[in-house]
Amino acid sequence: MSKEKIQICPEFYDIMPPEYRDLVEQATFGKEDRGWKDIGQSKELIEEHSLCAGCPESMAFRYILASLPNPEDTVMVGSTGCTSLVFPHVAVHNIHSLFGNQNAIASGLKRALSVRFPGKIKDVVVLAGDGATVDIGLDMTLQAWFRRDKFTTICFDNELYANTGGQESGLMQKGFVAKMAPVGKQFEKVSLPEIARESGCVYVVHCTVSKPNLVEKIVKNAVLLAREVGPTYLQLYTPCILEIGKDSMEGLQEMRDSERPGERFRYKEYVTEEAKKYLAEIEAQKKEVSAITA
Ligand SMILES: Cc1ncc(C[n+]2csc(CCOP(=O)(O)OP(=O)(O)O)c2C)c(N)n1
Ligand code: SF4
Ligand SMILES: [Mg+2]
Repeated sequence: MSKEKIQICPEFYDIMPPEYRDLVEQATFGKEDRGWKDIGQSKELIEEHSLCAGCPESMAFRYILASLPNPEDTVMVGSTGCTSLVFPHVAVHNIHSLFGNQNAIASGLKRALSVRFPGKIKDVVVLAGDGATVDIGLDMTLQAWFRRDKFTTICFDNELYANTGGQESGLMQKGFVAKMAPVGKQFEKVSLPEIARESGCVYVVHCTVSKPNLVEKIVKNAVLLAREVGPTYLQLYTPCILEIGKDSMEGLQEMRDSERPGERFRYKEYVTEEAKKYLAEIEAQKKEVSAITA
């Protein structure tokens, strides 16, 4: 079913770049239980990206795309920032919104999809930076949660405005001096996960992207819960290695260091009782299916 939706027009097949043909032919559309382990064997829906080499955002983007439960019926909403450089290469329907407006666009989109395709599952996933989610877009982010709009918001938290050269963001850590914020951050990092919980999100996770299996699990949970239960929020630390002067392996180490107990990106999770119940039901169904097929 899925590959019927994304095809190359036969007349243009010969002139399409080999990478694109490979993407269409090898992508994991429709594959049961797709996940980050498919990366490397089949295209995970990114042809290529134009982020800095080794940027953790690029890894995280791949893990997320590989983990979407229903990529052919998912619409992603992006915002201006480094992530917006990747969206043109992504084989999932996506909308580029004006900086900060992403959650308002996603709210309208979710409603429009339910009217246009009644009874059909259509997932909406917002993916934006911390500047877009917390600073300029905070009103739109919160209002979508207050309305209990059923979609997932993912924030790539690199603790600054990377795409414009390193300005201060509300999620920047206290005392940090960035290239375009020479005075240093004067106050603590804003606690958006707690605000998300208080604002109606049924599932909130705050972590780094150092462990692909964890990213896969939380993305699947967040999308499935947003479908049935309510808004979900993931805040993922994707350090800007250009700003902090590190290479990709050092960037990975930076994530490992900052997720240790007591550090600012230690794993945090908030799940409502209703959401826990739904996740338990999904788990039970999976066990039932594997018992039948074993
Ligand atoms: C309405 C509007 N205001 C400001 C900008 C300039 N601008 C572009 S990207 C950006 C910062 C993005 O920061 P963030 O959301 O944290 O994403 P990152 O680049 O760090 O991944 C800003 C302020 C813009 N493009 N549009
Ligand atoms: S500027 Fe920073 S966040 Fe943006 S692509 Fe480069 S390393 Fe990644
Ligand atoms: Mg940022």
